[in-house]
Amino acid sequence: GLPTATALAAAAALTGATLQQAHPADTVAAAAQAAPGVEDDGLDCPVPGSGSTPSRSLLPDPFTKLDGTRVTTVSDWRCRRAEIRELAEQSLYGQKPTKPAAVTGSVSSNGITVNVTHQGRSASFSASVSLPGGSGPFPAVIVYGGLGADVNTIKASGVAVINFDPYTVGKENTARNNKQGAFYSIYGSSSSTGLLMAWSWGVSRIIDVIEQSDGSVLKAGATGVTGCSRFGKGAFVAGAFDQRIALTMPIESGTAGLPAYRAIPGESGSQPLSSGYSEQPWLGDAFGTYTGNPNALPVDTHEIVGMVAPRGLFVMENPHINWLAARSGSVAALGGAEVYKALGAGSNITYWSDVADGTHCAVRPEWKAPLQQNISKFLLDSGSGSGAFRIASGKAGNLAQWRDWQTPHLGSTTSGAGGGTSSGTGSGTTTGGTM
Ligand code: MCU
Repeated sequence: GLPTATALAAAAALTGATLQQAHPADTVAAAAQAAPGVEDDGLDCPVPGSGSTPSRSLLPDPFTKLDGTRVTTVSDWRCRRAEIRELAEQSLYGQKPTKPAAVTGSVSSNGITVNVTHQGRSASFSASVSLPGGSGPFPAVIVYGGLGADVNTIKASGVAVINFDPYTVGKENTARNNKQGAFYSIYGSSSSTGLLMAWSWGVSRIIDVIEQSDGSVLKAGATGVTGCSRFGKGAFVAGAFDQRIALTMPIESGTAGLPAYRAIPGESGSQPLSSGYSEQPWLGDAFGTYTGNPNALPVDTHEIVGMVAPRGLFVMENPHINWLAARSGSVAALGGAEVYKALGAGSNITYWSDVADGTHCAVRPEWKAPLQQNISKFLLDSGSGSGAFRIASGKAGNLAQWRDWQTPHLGSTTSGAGGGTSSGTGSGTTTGGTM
């Protein structure tokens, strides 16, 4: 489990940090390019059966397709992303079904209801809404479980908060063969899909209802998602698997969240993969065969970061609690930032673990300004934050030690011109400079 409050306070001294500007040349990579406006725009892509991918101790190459050819254009990336989505479902999270046959519901100034019917089964859940001052319609941030998110700053920015209780969609403390909650009422209590993906399905259904509403309260196309700790794991998965989400903000997500599975076993004190698998059925049942052998995974979390690209991603991490695996988190963020760069959107990712207070899921002064910048850029369509990597020293992974692949330049997300290769030496040291 997590350290006591006293231990956290003792660990709170920070030894130093670095600020790396993410791609100043990419500041024009606009929020507008980012959201294709559908839950998954790669559904038409052919995804060959993966068979088994070779075991590798380094991060898999996000830019090599299952057929062995390399991604050279934006449209190649679109279908490579679909492969990654499929592999991630198979090995990490379990399947996310496509939109159910019927989704209905309502949006009011204080709540959202969701009713789902699919193949003779029905389920409902609801979420409360808290509007900011002023007149709508408003963008919204879906906050998982009311833990750790700076809701005052979100609302003061003119953005609504949707309080989502993930346990209504997927309960904890159940056996893997007896999963409960709205998702499992529809897809069966023995579904091999884990809670993180079930929760993300719930978020997608909330977005369906917002899209179907008359638009007088909440704006479609301006939705963010956040949560801390187990709900940070959830927010990360939600953002990766629904391309309608404009801004994804996982906080202190730990094992089964952002941290690279291949890096976790080498990070002292971090939550072991076996614990991340068994503590709750967060991950899909299929992950059980990988807990002792992450090198066999066909994907790693840098590619889940890549699934979010080029949409807004603001990763917040706590370097003071070893259990939270912040160094492995930085490895994933740095690796995934290569996908952002390839798409000309390096300025759309921010990673921030340089914080003073060691308390798990604290609301932190350091994150206030970057939170406001990310909200402005991706939910309010004003402002153009440049992104940043601000990594606590001592918790900085070195990407160069984790990859043997180079990053192609795929052109902007709309032009699709191929060619070129960056130097690809990696980053993540504490020496600063641009990345
Ligand atoms: C970081 O998220 C989890 C962690 O994986 C668990 O081991 C621990 O019990 O709970 C954390 C959490 O969700 O704290 C609120």
